[in-house]
Amino acid sequence: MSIDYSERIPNNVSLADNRRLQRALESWQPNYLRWWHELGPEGALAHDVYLRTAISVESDGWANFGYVKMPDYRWGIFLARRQAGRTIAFGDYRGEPAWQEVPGEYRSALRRLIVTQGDTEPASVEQQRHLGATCPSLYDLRNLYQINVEEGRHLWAMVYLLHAYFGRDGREEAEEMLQRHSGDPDRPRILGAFNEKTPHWLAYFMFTYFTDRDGKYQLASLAESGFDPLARTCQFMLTEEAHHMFVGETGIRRVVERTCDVMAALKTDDTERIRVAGVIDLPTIQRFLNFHYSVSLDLFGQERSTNAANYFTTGLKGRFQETRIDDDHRLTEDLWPVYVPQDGTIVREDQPALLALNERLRDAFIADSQRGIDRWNRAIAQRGVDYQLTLPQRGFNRRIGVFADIEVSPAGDIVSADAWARQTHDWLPSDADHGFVESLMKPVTAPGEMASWIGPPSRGINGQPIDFDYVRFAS
Ligand code: BYC
Ligand code: FE
Ligand code: FE
Repeated sequence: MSIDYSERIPNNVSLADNRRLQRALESWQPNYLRWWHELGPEGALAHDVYLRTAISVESDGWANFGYVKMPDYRWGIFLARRQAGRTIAFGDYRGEPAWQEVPGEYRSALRRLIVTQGDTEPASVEQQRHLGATCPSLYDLRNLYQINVEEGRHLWAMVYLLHAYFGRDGREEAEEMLQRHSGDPDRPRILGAFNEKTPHWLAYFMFTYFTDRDGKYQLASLAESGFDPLARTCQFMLTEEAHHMFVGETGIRRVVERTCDVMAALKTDDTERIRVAGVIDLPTIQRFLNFHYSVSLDLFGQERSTNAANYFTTGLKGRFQETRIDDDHRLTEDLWPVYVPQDGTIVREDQPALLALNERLRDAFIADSQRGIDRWNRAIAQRGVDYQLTLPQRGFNRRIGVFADIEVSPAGDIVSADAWARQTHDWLPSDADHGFVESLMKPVTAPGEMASWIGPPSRGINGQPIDFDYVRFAS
């Protein structure tokens, strides 16, 4: 399973044995690189960045660190090791051997899942392309670029599947991955959150905390797929995803710590004084949290979804950690509690578990999201500040599903359109909040120094010191 780096496209799938596929991917490669030059990290083509590159997919040492110019990063195709005798773990085909080829009748559903997954990866790179200009430290800049090259590789992962298993339609879909663009009015990205802006580093940390975490749950569900090449691809992608969420969690924690240190030093919780001191007040952090959490909740789809039921029944997309769940893995008789609006309040009601699979995955995401919030709150309490960050109720600010047409407060009360309009600035970032946060975004590029609004990380990358030269700028 070692990765062949002598090839133009590094891979562990014996690409050289399939000339047609190799040629097709090699002809997509220049289009990808053109896209990276045009819509990848702005002004960063010639920087030397201390990046990790996968050298093997085994758990004991898949990463290799060294300086790389991003356009020279070795994007390639890496699948987790094939498990001999793997069987499908759920749905109608439970117990049958996992598919090594696309089952004909599920071809379009499977292609759609792969395209939706793939589309998010370059979208996030496009969303983050301007952030380098305002990095709070070299350490953060390096992490941004690390995530960007890995999201680029995740696109490669899905494009490989499209080329290898979906013939001409797959090649066309691969082209379109580079033609849709985040926020493009004519050809937007597929899912809502990936057309939002990531205009500054607070939004970026929230995005990597919440939206990359949707990635974790979706990839984990696809890693259960009966279509073995998809499962193996997603298994390896998940190992990279952990770092993205780490950047989000520690990023927000450092922002919160810095704010609380300043509040303690000034002995104040007055927003204006806190802002004048060059840090982000906690209520503003809460509003950004509210926004990124709610748009990320939408990414799980409708509460009741026949798509999700079909994906499960036909063995295409499983549940989070499917094989560890103790039930019949078919769900034909089971129920699952779902939150729905009813007579002016939000109630929990049992629904067929098969139809509620999106909601079930959202439940797991919510519980996981809460764990980081608890850690941020401990950091606040340790500094003697009386404030708690909270996740809004799941109906808040939703555009997909049963809450899409009503307004719900963060506390979970259904409110009128008027009440929503009056209070929306308390609940979601206003233009003024964005303006304030953007006013703090001044680049800090001396090794070891941090911007005014964020604390230092507790350690460097790969055992290096915090003041390591993580990015060397082209002179
Ligand atoms: N925006 O039955 P439903 C990541 C559509 S993130 C717009 O609930 P389903 C990453 C839906 O397409 C992980 N449209 O749908 C993170 C459907 O359309 P049609 C990305 C939406 O299929 C950070 C209709 O509404 N991976 O990797 O059960 C950085 C009915 O809905 C949205 C995946 O998403 C939305 N938010 O659920 C980089 C995995 N939600 O049929 C990367 C693959 C729903 O009416 N995707 N719709 O035309 C899926 O599994 C499913 O497509 C979804 C939607 C869970 C997204
Ligand atoms: Fe990704
Ligand atoms: Fe990610």
